[in-house]
Amino acid sequence: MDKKTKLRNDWTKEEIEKIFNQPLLELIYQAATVHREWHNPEEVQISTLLSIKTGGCVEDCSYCGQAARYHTNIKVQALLPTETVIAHAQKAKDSGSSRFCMAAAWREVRNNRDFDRVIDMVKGVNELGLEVCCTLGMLTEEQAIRLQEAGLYAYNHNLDTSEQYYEEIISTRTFDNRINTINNVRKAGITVCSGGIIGLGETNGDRISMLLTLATMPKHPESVPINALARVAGTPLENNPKVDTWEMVRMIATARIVMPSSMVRLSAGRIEMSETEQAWCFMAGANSIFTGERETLLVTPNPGVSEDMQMLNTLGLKPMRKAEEALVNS
Ligand code: SAM
Ligand code: DTB
Ligand code: SF4
Repeated sequence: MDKKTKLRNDWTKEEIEKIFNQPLLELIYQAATVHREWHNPEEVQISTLLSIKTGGCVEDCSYCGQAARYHTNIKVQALLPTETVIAHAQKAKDSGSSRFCMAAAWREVRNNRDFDRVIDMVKGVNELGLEVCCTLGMLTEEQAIRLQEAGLYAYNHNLDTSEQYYEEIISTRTFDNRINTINNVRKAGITVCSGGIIGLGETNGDRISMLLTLATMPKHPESVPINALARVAGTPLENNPKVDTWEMVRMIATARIVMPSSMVRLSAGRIEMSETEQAWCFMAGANSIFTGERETLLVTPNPGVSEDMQMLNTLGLKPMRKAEEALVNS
């Protein structure tokens, strides 16, 4: 099949604005068309997320239930034993996941014994034949190379929001720190998973600006997670209004159009959506979800894997085997 859309890294803010601001159904139609040029629309990537170290984080990300400075009800949990993590990964594989993502509530990776243990976890999960992903905070290039050599397939490091709005949300690091880690991941030959959150109080201009940063990277992130804010009691953003699903749809559709080859992940927020609402997100080009038997993302609830498999079945969708096999004719 001839690809009609080309990958572009020279998007302008005006072009993305024009796409984003189209009448919603026109936008969805365009995104669904692009989706079919680049991906098998019947397939959805199933990723399982596991928090391997929970809470007690020194950062001040105002959305996050794991920041030590906010008084949330989250139970702090030290780094899990490697065997426990591998057992979770095996279960994830058995229930249809092709990707396993290990998350730690760290500001950055330190060269210590905990990092050595994460390296062992990466090796073990890789040996199960799963695509291994980690999200551990900031990384140096040397640390990224160690992870790559252990078999890491992807590293998640979200922009979270626009460069302009970033300091309203996080003061303990900068937007440039984020970009620097993403560059280190790229240099090490690991695929990049980077997206953001809506519902932080940002404007549409901030949403467009965040997509512009992602879509003008020299290489688009292979995965782009779009999260709706999960409102955690005790965090500064706990009383933000719930994100309207049509706003998620608009964001997903625009991401799909400007980064056609990427996996667009409908990430946090599904617990508050009906099957019908999620179906619109898939129609708009989302082709990846987090699910699992634990029914949690990191510290907030998420639909369970059997419920999700039923939903996929109803919608005529099926789990994708591996992301790299997903692109049509690439
Ligand atoms: N500590 C590392 C870091 O911040 O990069 C890794 C884990 S952190 C929890 C990963 C990402 O999850 C964040 O960058 C953010 O985009 C997302 N996230 C965290 N809390 C969230 C929330 N309450 N709602 C939506 N997304 C959230
Ligand atoms: C991403 O973009 N979303 C995931 C994953 N990457 C690490 C995290 C969502 C967290 C939702 C709130 C919570 O459970 O802490
Ligand atoms: Fe820490 Fe990551 Fe949460 Fe920020 S998002 S407080 S860095 S765990």
